Amino acid sequence: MQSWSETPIPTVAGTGPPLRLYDTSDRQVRPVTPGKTATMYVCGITPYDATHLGHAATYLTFDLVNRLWRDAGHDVHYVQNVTDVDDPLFERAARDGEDWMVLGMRETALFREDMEALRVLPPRDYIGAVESVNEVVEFVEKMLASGAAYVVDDSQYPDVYFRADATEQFGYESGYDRPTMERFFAERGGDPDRPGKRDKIDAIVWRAQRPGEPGWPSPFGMGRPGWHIECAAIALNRIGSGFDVQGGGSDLIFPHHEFSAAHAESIVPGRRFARHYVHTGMIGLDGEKMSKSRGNLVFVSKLRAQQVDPAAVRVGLLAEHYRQDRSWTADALEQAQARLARWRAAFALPTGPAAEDTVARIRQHLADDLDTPKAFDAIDGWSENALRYGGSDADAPGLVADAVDALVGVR
Ligand code: 5CA
Ligand code: ZN
Repeated sequence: MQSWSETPIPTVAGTGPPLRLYDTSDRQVRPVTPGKTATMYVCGITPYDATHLGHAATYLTFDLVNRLWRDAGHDVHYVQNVTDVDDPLFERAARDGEDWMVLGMRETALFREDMEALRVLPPRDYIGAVESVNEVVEFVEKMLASGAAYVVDDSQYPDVYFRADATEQFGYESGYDRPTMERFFAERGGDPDRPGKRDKIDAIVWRAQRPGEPGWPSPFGMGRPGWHIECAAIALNRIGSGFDVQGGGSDLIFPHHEFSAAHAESIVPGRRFARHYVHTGMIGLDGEKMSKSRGNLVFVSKLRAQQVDPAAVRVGLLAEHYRQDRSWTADALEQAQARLARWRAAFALPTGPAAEDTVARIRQHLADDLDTPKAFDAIDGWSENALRYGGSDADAPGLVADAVDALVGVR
């Protein structure tokens, strides 16, 4: 699939400390240690509706990782998927009397526009599920051959399931106990009661075609990929096993990332799928979880249509720490707008107080598990000083502006 356009990134003199991130599986903040090319996979949208602020917050968070790596001189091989075949697409398309593919293409196009407006750096590989069906078929063949997957003995719909016990280490990514796994499996798209499964939490990897659903040919019959295997195949085939960061919202910790890891580790044993599993907190609206069922979604495209500056959306969403579940409020937007206006006023001054220390602090706080609240305080501090007391350094406003542009994505 076509990705979106790259925004230019200024180079900023000096370097910061190496990036440290919280890893869900190890339950601690530890250094990320990429090679020359840093590798990241972030779970993309299911394009049946427009991008809301929860999605945006997640992509903005991983954009910071991308920017910090680039600042440290790494090439970044960033991969993202689009779940462009899934039940929600069929349901929405049927409701609105349109083709599910047309719906998916339109919402994906809108997503690209939103990402560009928010100045999110594009993935190098932006891959749809439809595009990767052959990759999934190959994986399922391997899993069936090794015994990691089995066909449910059902003459009508021979779906293929992955055994949760196919890898010894299953469960390490989430660290959840069995009751928690069962609860999330049922709540987040699983089918615990499907007759013929060996274990309630075994995950589907190939769904046999039902009437009215799309299907692709495979050695195990017409059908379509399961969800977790889509991400396992797309990531493994592009950045390989043991890549640096697997990202997504905390709603993906289980079953999605657990099973993506287990699928991949059944294909390439002996190595962790990702070296870091990084999860963002959930964004809510006025204290309630933002979700389709509650009907309380705030769309990026709606805000753009209301002439809200996307940079203020970025500042507002990153004002609190990324791992925190947090709320979007009218107040949060107003504060972000005021903050951004102060920053910009200070960046536009002809001179200001020396800025090297401020730039070092921005880098240091961001490298510490993306501590945006502290990094933003440092920017506030320099801006207040510059606006109130001035300064004689003619390079300083440009230096802070470039650092904020390169590292935070705002100008
Ligand atoms: N297509 C799958 C991933 S393979 C999917 O979860 N799509 S999604 O459209 O539902 O979500 C896209 C991304 O936004 C995922 O990383 C998800 O974890 C994240 N996300 C969804 N809702 C929120 C929210 N309220 N706050 C923060 N992140 C969210
Ligand atoms: Zn995914």
